[in-house]
Amino acid sequence: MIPRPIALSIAGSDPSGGAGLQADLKTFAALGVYGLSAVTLITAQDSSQVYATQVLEPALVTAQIRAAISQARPGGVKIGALGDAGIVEAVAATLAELSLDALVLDPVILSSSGARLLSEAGEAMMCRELLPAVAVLTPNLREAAAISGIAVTGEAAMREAARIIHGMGPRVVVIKGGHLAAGTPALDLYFDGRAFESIEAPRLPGADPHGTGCAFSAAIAAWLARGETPLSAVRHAKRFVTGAIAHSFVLGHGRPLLNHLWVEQDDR
Ligand code: PXL
Repeated sequence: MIPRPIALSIAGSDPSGGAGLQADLKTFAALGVYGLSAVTLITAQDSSQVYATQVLEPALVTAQIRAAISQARPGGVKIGALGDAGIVEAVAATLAELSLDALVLDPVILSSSGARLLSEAGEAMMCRELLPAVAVLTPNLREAAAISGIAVTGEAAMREAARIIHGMGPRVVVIKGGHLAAGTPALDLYFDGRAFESIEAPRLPGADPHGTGCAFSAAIAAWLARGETPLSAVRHAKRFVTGAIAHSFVLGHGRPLLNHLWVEQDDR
């Protein structure tokens, strides 16, 4: 018997553990989900700055995905930073060939400190090859603008961008409004092609930890693996990230880090 749900993260490595694959695995574990993983690229970074990045060979990413799922199939897959067009193409082809679904794509383009984690050719490849297979896509405002081709600065534009992006294939689009004007609540907009849902949380003062997007998409994949519907998974994930921000802490120096382990007893 397999004792717990299983999720897979396909993402970049962040040695400081605030974002990327390491944050995804902590999120899975905190939510009682066994984590499989495949590395796409390696960063050298701390919570303030990216010092270096190196993408892996697409064939090595494919081999990791095959190996990861050779023993058990995940009920949720989180996809994060993909580096370049070759990796996007390899990941899309491998996921299709293995018929993996419940794909949650965080369409990471830049790291929080501004380093490029997906090339321009990779962006185009992601829109063409990966978006049509995605169950839940979680762009921030800047990524929503890059994907939709319109400026996304307020709630009305978030709705319009969600419609455009939904037309590109993903079954659900969640635009993260965390970077909307200060003083407004942290509003995420959920769109499944029929109805919009506003998912609100209070904006927490001061804290701006890095890796919130990674934790959010990983938590959605974890809750999908636990059998929740997409809307319920997104609501649970929002609560998880809000708590992780509320419990964030500074590790020596730099920006605050999320506390992935704060989880309430019932969610473990
Ligand atoms: O949060 C986006 C992100 C994704 N993946 C890696 C990152 C970051 C942000 O810093 O480092 C590896």
